[in-house]
Amino acid sequence: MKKVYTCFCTDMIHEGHLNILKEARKQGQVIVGVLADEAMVRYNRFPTIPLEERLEMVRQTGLADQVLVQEDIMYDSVVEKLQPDYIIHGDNWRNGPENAIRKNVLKNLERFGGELLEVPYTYNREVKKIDDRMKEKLAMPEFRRKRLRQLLGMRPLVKALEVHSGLTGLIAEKTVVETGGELDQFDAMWISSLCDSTAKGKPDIELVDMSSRIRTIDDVMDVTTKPIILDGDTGGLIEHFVYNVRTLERMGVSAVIIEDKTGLKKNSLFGTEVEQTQDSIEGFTEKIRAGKEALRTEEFMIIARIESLILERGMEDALTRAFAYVEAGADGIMIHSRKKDPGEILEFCRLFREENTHTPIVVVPTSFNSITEEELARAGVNLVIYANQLTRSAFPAMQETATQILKNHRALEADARLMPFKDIIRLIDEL
Ligand code: SPV
Ligand code: MG
Repeated sequence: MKKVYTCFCTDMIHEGHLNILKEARKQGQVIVGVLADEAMVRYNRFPTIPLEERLEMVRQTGLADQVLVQEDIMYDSVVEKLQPDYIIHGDNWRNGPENAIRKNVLKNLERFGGELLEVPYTYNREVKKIDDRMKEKLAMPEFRRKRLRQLLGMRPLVKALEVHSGLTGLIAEKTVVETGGELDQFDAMWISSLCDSTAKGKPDIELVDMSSRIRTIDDVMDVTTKPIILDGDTGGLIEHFVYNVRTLERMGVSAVIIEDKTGLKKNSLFGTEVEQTQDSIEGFTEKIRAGKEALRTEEFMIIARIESLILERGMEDALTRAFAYVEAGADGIMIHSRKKDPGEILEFCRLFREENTHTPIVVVPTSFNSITEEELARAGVNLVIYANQLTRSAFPAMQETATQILKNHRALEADARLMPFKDIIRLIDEL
């Protein structure tokens, strides 16, 4: 009896999957791998049902002789173990980043013997409806909200990218890359106060009010499924913060990060060049406590951001505050620095981790951008936020285009640097 292997990473079985299984049965004994959660989130959607249910779903088709868990995206270990005669897959993986998986399969089949069978992908209204339904489920507040916590438990380092509109949200949602034979994508989105304000042509001084920030969140939520972390500035008055926390939680935002400053907030990247006042430990812990008390779920996170290093108050102050904020109920600590050298961030992580091994640490490596994700994870960091790079790349590009058009009195010269609109609208989903 020939052995046929296929791997599924889906939450729902549709006609296309059944078609693959039926084709597989024509060749012999069918073994189906179900991709583990940790692997699935690296390049695909977040699973909406647990692995055990996904395994059961495949068993229920009655078309698989054996169902097992495939731990990695790439097939090296599963092919070595099973040495199947055939691997069968839909032909839709020939394009895009999934082609890296196809290449890996071909390499392994060459090494261990065996053949690749590709069946035409089933495109029809019913399949699209099922696919859309999975995506819609992920976007629902009750599914989206808890996802940051789930990812923190699953990934060595969760990666968030700044977004400030539907379009930037789509970039964070859909960018998947292959590097060194591995696939990767962003896990979450950061709605930066700096970039949200900048997109509106306003300074980052809590001038853009919460209603407007919520409008941005809503635009992003409308077209994405990944979890959202809001830059909540200082959190404002405690009396207002409790209402805002409740609203964000209900909307399905996963976390708010508030910084321990008071009065007129200025952006941290200005450091001590501008006047900024740090809140007292008593004042800020009261805000954290009030926010936590207002919550209705265990899912939403209030993360406390420490400005001691930015304001040059020293490591001792940063650590004292970190422990006090955790004690007050903070679900994570963000430590910020505007030094180029990551030394003080690493020092903070080392000292914090000596006493606290579980509270998530968040960093924003805008200034200390030479540090790698691997180094951050090794230092005990759990969440890295790329806080403003999309805005900073778009701005000079747009400015240059405006200059070119003015200089040449036409758009021809600018055109070589522009993306055709048909490539941009590929990102946009049609119903
Ligand atoms: C933001 O992105 O708005 C932040 C991070 O608060 S920073 O600009 O580095 O202060
Ligand atoms: Mg900010």
